[in-house]
Amino acid sequence: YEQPKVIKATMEGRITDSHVLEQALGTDAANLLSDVNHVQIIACGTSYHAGMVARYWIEELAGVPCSVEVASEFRYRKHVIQRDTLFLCISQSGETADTLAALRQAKQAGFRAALAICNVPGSSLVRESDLVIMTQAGPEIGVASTKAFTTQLTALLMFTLALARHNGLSEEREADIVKAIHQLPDQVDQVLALDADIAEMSKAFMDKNHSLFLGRGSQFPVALEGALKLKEISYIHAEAYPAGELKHGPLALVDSEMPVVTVAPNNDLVEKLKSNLEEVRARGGELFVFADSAADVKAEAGIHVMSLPSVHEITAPIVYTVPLQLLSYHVAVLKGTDVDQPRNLAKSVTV
Ligand code: F1P
Repeated sequence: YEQPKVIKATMEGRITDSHVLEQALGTDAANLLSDVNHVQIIACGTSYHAGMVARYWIEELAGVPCSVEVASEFRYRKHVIQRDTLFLCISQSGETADTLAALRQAKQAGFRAALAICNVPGSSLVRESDLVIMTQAGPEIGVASTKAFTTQLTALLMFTLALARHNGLSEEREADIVKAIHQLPDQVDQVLALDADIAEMSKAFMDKNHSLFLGRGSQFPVALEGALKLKEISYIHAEAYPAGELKHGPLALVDSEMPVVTVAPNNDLVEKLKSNLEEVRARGGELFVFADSAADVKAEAGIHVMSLPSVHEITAPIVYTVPLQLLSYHVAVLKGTDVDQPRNLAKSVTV
């Protein structure tokens, strides 16, 4: 529920005009970006999903190739890092052992600069990076990241705009996206107002053991994050797939016992998504769709649709994350699990 406030705090002071990076990081940092030809993102858990969303933004808006990898794999394999790489670590705590180890190793190989997106001032990650964008999420009580994720996305989008400025993004396009970022607090408030409806929807998951989350494009990492939230706090097995992968395997799992959750903002992928929904429905799967009303996804037998506000395509991953967080929360409350302290998990994985 703090998300409208902390998203605003994260963007405030940094997106007051089009000179995003100069305000966020200082002019020296802006100069650094002109030589960046590759972005390597490293993170764990929810922060990794934020990085996966950022890849879509960085490649689309800045035209810069971007790789994303979990730190727990990156640190244990031989990798090639080019000198013109910006090494971007995302971590709520700034103390995740795998992420720090990956950064330290990459430093030995050499790169252009290390940028941290972090929520804790003075943390190891902040101290060891060249540039920092702080998220302003404040302390998270729960183990499962919620407001950390949406503020990370806000910071990552600000960074993307800065990089894109150096790579030919038009002033009109940048202004349009900055405007959309400013609309986020209100839009997230509108989604939070759906709480009672989402609580009602959550009842359908009470007696289920498995679930599937689908998304297309930059909504695929949102589906991954929704699935992670559900498994972390309600212990229901949840898997996420890009909707186009359904026919390459997961469709075999679909039956009436498998709820399928989908996020459907109105974009040029929505028609393809609708045909994926039809594939699920035809096999008896029950669908729970969070959709832009303009996307015209029709509620019918086996398809429950919840209408979300119309949002900008670029900022949609931030807005569409929130109903999935609420859904997991309500399922967990119904099941009586501890939403703040899930079994077997720690807030910060420092070893
Ligand atoms: C990474 C992370 C969190 C998750 C849990 C364990 O932490 O995987 O995303 O919610 O708390 O650690 P961080 O590097 O973002 O602090």
